[in-house]
Amino acid sequence: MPADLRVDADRLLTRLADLAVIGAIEGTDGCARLALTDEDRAGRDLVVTWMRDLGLEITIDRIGNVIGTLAGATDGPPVMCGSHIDTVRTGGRYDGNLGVLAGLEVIETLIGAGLTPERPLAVGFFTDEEGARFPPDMLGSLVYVGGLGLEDALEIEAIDGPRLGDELARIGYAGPAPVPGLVPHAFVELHIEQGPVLEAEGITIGAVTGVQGISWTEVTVTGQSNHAGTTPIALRRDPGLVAARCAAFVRDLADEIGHPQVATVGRIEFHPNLVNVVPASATFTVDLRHTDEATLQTAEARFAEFLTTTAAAEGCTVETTTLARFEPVVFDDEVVAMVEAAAHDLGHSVQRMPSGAGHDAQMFARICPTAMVFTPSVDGISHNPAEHTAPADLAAGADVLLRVLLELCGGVVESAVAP
Ligand code: HGY
Ligand code: MN
Ligand code: MN
Repeated sequence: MPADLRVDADRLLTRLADLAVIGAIEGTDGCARLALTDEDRAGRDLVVTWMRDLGLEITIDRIGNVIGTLAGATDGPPVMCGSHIDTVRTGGRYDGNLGVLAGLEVIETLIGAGLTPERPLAVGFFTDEEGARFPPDMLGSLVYVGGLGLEDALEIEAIDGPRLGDELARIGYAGPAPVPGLVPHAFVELHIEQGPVLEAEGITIGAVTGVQGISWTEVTVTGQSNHAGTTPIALRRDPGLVAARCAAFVRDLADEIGHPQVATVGRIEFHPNLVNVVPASATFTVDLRHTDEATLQTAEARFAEFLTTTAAAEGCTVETTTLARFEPVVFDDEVVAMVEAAAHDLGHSVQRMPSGAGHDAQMFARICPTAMVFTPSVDGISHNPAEHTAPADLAAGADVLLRVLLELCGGVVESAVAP
């Protein structure tokens, strides 16, 4: 590979900006494209157009994953990169989008340089990575690797009601390609760190060693709706109180266990949710994460015990549903070392680190050698429209991705047909 080959950073930034227009959150740099909404469809259509303009072979599978492949000098399983283009409701423009558009940029850089990778090179975006509308997260890549059956996935209901299979058909992305999908030669995902570590350490590139365990639970506490003015405290069966105590408990639990334990009550809904009614029910979610599986299980058990005791003391009943449960994942050490070496060769500072967030790469790690490349997040902010990564860091991440992908491809040859 020509040692001076670099991505076109301006073209990458322009594509990130163009994609961020879709679902743009007014007055911010962020965007909202919840999975399988009209905004998600529009984002998909734009990226598919870019793939088609590059002459890639495009496959859309039964769960809506989209993969564009540049033919290699040889056949066989492709080296794959990619991420997601769905966002949370308060999304930034880089979460997921960077990994997809940097993969597209790497391919366009090769084509422009008249180079063909030895192995085919693919870039994909995977359905519903966020899991915010349809749990679990990383849903599309989980189905791709055979971790969740297609029919089970299609039956999942959105938090706003619709069935996943119906929404997928409605936006026109219920594709023909079978799942589980073909096993890539290797998988590499470029992603913003979404945390404070790289910025705090003054490091440009993260060589990601793995992903921490994730536990998502939806809890519905049922009590008795009653009049807020006439019902004495001693006669209440208030699920709102139980939910509030649980939210405080999981934070205290994380403090007690210590870093890197995290706990979040991100969604909470009362019914009937009115100022003068003691709620009939409270539904909330608990997101627990830790790099160590045994510690995560301890945290889950401690919360379950607190929930049971607290609900009983308030005369309420409880139903829980597991929305997502993934054990910690360790990436392929050889590919992680390639990320480190590529960063060094390019003159960028680099350090190994685990990922606090879930990613599609953690699913591909089940079927092929996989690793990730991180770039710093300004102030460690993400899942927030203020999410930002400096252009120079975006370019550095994309150049590291370029080098690692070409090494995994077994190098490049002069293209038969000039660009
Ligand atoms: O939840 C996560 O960690 C990811 O953003 N889906
Ligand atoms: Mn992401
Ligand atoms: Mn995210």
